[in-house]
Amino acid sequence: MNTTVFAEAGNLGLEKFPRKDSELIQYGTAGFRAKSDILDYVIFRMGLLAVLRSKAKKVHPTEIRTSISSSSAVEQLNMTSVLANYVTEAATIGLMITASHNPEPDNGVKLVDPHGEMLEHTWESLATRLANATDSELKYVLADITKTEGIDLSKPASVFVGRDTRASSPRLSDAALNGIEILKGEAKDYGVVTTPMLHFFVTCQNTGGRYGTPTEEGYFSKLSTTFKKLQGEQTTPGNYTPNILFDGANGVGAIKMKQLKKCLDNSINIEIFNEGSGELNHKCGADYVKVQQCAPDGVPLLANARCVTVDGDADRLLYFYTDESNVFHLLDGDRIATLVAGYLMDLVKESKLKLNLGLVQTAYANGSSTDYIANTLHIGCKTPLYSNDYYDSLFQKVPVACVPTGVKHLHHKALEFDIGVYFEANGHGTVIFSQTTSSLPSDQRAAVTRLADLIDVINETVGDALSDMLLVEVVLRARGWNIQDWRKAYTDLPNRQLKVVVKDRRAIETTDAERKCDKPPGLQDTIDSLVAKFKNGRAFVRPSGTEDIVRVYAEADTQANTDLLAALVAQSVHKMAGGIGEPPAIPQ
Ligand code: NG1
Ligand code: ZN
Repeated sequence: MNTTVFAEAGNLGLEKFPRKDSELIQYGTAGFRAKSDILDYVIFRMGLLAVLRSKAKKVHPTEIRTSISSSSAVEQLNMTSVLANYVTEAATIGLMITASHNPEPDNGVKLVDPHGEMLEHTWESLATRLANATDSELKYVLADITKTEGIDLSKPASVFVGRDTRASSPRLSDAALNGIEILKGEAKDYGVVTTPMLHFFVTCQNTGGRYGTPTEEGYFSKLSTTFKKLQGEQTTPGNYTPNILFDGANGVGAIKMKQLKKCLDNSINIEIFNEGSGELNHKCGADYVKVQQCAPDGVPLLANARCVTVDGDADRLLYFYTDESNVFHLLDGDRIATLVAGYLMDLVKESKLKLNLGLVQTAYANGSSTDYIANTLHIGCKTPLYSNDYYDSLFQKVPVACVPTGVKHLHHKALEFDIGVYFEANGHGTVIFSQTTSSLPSDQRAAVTRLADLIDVINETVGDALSDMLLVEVVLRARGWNIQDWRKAYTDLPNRQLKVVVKDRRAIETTDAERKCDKPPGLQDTIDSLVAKFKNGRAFVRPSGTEDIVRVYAEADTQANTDLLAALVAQSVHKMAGGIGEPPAIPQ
């Protein structure tokens, strides 16, 4: 193996991107995240790793998307010849510079695997190892990864790079490009894009254009063309009005929504606020709205107006409104999931196709949404009058699974269904369709044209705020609902999220999809005894994968009780898991 390039990479690292921090840094829920001024060496090294990952992964037609459906617009292409051109090439990898919902001074990096999914688990450990090597070890770690992963260095490598609007992002993106170039990888710099756009570009590239065209224009045109078609088909909008107030979180979501808006013509009226003149994610954006449970600054409070908010890299989407009494109402990821699943279920029923549909949530899903899925979402109806084996077989509950936090877990689980709907309560999610669904024979496909068209409005690669918004709008219009109609489906249990700062968040270890903690000893028993004192009580704790904190979540019958339960649990965490500073206050 000719490892001269690794020595060159080591020298460049030492000279331009020396390791500043001796603290261990870990590839977490969504890659590396930290204060931006310490990240240059980490991101330079991720540029190096992306090249190795690209060389390690080959794209082969048999491997092509078992979970990504082809765009009907490009389906007519002669796939054999399209695919033949890149069969032997290395796969394109994505590298995104963003810290999503974190404050502006933070930044981060995550890698996107060939099918647009998150980086494979075993490579997360390699990423952590590479990031934590000393400057002089760097070349040896690169050589070792190459050897153990059986990478052929003579193969080409291709990396797509994108970044969010943070002030530090151009500098960090440059560090990544330096890493890619020193290992002779071919970099394509997309500049400022949303995270889901980069996932989309990677998937388009690795499917030889089958999923769409890997350009901004290709992305906007795929989403907008089908959206306009779907909305044009609905002649009776009922209570639905095509007007939206959009909170862009002062980030890339606002910039890209402006571009999308142009392509949507007059199919929907979108007024954009927090379009970039203020501070990113500060008192605005999806994380602020979800955690604080209030409207963002900068969006006018018009009674019952349908408002949406996205996060700093536009992969999360929430709806909200304030009513005529100025009361704030949030429609979160659970609502989006149940709305979309309910509609898809109806389309499946109408089409009479045997497709199984399932929902995937995390422990953060509101208890009411889980009850709603269990009790209301089902195919067929069950009445005692017709209860026999035949009628029971027509009745199918929609299965709902609970997995650990982080979309990679949700996405993975959703692959088990023909139609997998997955959303985190914070608004990050999408719908994925199996090969069975996306390659329906044309006669059946005609029976489910609408289902087939819906597939094209969805970015299946990852949660995408812009595409999810179009999907929700299609469903609301088809139902003839305004935002109050949508909220009537069920009533959320009051809930509260708190953060506790501890010496080392690894002191907390969880099990059962993060709903129980088995470390430190005794904490779960304490939580159980607190929860037992509250009607409809539920609480859990887990270490964050994106911030240096422990998260506490609680639900109960009233907001006051929920806030009390959350505070009591937070106090226990502080006491039993090495809390730093003042213990959390108990609300009076
Ligand atoms: P952590 O910090 O691990 O809780 C947060 C979100 C995740 C996910 C990631 C990535 C919550 C409670 N957690 O992870 O759902 O979206 O950020 O952005 O919202
Ligand atoms: Zn995000």
